[in-house]
Amino acid sequence: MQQERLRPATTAGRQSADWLRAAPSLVEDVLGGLLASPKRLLPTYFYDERGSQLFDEICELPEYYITRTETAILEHRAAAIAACIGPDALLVELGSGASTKTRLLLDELPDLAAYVPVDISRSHLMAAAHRIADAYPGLEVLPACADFTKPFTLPKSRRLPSRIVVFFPGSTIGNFDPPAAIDLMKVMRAMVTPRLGAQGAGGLVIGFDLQKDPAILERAYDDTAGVTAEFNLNVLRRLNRELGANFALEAFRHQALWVPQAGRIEMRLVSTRRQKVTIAGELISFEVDEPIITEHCHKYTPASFAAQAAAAGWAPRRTWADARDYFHVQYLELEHPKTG
Ligand code: AVJ
Repeated sequence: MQQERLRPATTAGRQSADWLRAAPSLVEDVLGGLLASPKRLLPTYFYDERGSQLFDEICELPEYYITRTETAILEHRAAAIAACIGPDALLVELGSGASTKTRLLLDELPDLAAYVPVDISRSHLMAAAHRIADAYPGLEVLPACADFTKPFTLPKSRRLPSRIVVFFPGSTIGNFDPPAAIDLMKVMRAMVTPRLGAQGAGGLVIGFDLQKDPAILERAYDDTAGVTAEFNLNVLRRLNRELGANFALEAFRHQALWVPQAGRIEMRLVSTRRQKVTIAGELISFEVDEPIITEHCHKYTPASFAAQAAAAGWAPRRTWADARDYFHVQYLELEHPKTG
């Protein structure tokens, strides 16, 4: 029974040794991105097993203030956030990873209908789901292995929830360019919109990182221990393994650049020489110093985030900040709950 409940609800990209058997979207997305100008890869590709581990290490780095700051806010404000979530809710966490921060909320939510962690990395997801189920014996844990940027089915809880609340911490929203972020926030709105009066209108608890001194931002994405560089380069290792590519990892260097006009950090892998790489039978050419953009990490002002949320039909209700005002955790509700 326990095993049954902890089986992931949907299937994400599989691990394959050879590109002929790789998920077609991986081959297509990667080739499409690398044949474009500038070259791009999706940040979702970071999170294979090793990448998910490296990300957990990043969260412990002295320069990476994001996790520590958000965790402190959640520690301090868990009771107030739980009060916004309310009794008997279904809590859906997108990109749950190790589910570490979630515990701070779960401690204050003894009457939750169920907890649905959603993550793209299967073994990471299942290990975390088992740890949560062990630590909270009365809680129904329903892991869903999915790429939350694509449609997936929410698992059904045994108890009918009062409402659905999405938890999206870590400033993961910042990985999405504004139009995609608005689309994702619309998907979240649909997720919590009541259907046929079965439950009340839901909510969203989201964490987002704020604009600050560019030196602080660049250091957070280019640490002295080189963990972020390793995390970035690992995506090439993954393409070598899963798509039979032949990237020479030593011929690319990690770069984190603050782009003020766009309000974001760009993570890049810069080719240190003129070179050609073969991927799935396709030849990709690199000039000296040509970058692959691997990630955009948007940093917001309170006003820029509010505008983005409003464009997706969300209205902010409560905002919690740290003492330095580096990061915000915000609770939002539907602007027009009746029309969704
Ligand atoms: C998981 C998207 C929140 O943008 O800070 C950390 C990912 N990349 N260091 C971020 C990341 C490099 C992280 N998010």
